[in-house]
Amino acid sequence: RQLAPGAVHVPGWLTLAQQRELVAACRGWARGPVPIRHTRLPRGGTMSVQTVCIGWHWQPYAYTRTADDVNGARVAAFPEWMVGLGRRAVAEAYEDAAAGDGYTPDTALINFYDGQARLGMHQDKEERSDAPVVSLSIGDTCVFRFGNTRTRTKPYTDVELASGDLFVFGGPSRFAYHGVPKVRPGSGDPACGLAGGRLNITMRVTGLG
Ligand code: MD3
Ligand code: FE
Repeated sequence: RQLAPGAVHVPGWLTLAQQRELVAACRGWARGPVPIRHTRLPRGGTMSVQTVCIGWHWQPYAYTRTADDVNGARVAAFPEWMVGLGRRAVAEAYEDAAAGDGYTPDTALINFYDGQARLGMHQDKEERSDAPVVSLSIGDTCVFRFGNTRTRTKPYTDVELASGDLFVFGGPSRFAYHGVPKVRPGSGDPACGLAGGRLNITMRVTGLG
């Protein structure tokens, strides 16, 4: 389960019913108030992954309350039920009830991958907090590449993330480089609520007021 200090993988953590509920919630957020989109990068590129945010809006490379790079709307609130889900995730991954109780995520990035989408190696450094990131995967399996804190290249470890898997990244793993080099089209069970593609929800603590 522990890939590196603070990086814990819990395969099959979500039931199919929980996966379907999360998919339904994400479908709602994907419609608005800020529609899901391929994020535009400051240097002119666009990401192959599609992203919608709740709580705070992430635009490269800052968090804002309103989606000034999309339609100017304020993003949906981060729901209390998702705070509870994040707390259970941290408590169960770390087998530490106090760590779960002390965790209060205030934002989530919801990424959708079609069969061609990829995410290059990067660090998540926009948060002003070193609290863990909670990742939930639904739909097609992907190859997740977990690297080191110094370079975007080797050494890294590739692990498959399947539907229902939980991954928590805290402690020394919080600022490691990571990415998604491949999605396996058709690998998911449609009973998760997604007919194709991969959904990833990452909860975070922004540390912003
Ligand atoms: C390790 N998402 O949204 S989830 C991202 O599957 C992101 O969509 C990927 O990387 C995805 O920024 C990977 C796993 C993950 C997320 C955040 C991390 C691993 C992390 C932050 C720090 C260290
Ligand atoms: Fe990331």
